[in-house]
Amino acid sequence: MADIGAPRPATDIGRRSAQEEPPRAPAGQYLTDKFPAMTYVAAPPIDLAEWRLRVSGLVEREHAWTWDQILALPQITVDADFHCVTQWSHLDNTWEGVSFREVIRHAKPLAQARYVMVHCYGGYTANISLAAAMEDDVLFAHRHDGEPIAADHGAPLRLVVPQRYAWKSAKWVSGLELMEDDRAGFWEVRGYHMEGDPWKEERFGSGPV
Ligand SMILES: Nc1nc2c(c(=O)[nH]1)N[C@H]1C(S)=C(S)[C@@H](COP(=O)(O)O)O[C@H]1N2
Ligand SMILES: [Mo]
Repeated sequence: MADIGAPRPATDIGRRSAQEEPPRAPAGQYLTDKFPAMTYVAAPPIDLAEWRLRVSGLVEREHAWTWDQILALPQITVDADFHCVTQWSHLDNTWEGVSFREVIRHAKPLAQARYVMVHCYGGYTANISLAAAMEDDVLFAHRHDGEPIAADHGAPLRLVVPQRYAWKSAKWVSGLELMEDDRAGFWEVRGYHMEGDPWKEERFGSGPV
């Protein structure tokens, strides 16, 4: 279990100052070539035959995708940076998988659906506005930098939301719940920001939700 809350010494993650680089990373971030696994709530072992991605809540068609169905959807590649709220940024990741839009398109969200709760195997959750989730670069990824995603990075499938702090990039994703009103996920309950835009340094929320 990674200690996510504690400040990490520079030597721990091999970071260098973001100021030496063009401003690729948001304010308050350091660059690292390492890709630490940051897990507070891990998944139990997942059997691909039993695995499902359930889309539920405010949709016309609830559906539980099987692994084969996910692989049969159009696949996209996204090059994106990854910004953890504990201040490390890992640039130039190549993710492959299915766009969030593609999955949601089949479910047909109802007009009043404005937020998504992302559910994970193991019980982790993260909330995201539907508008943010529908951006071009948001995907369910099963490959990273040309390799299958490693177990500790969220295999078989993780969400990747490049324009949000990485706690919203839920690993071992199991479901999407479309909601009318925003609700706090695992870290949002514990004080992290409901939106979490790194370019606005939305690290912490305004108080208990
Ligand atoms: N299911 C689950 N997803 C999760 C987490 C977690 O503990 N459980 N940690 C989050 C946090 S805080 C970060 S920074 C990223 C880290 O992704 P990585 O382990 O691939 O670097 O995953 C996010 N997704
Ligand atoms: Mo994180």
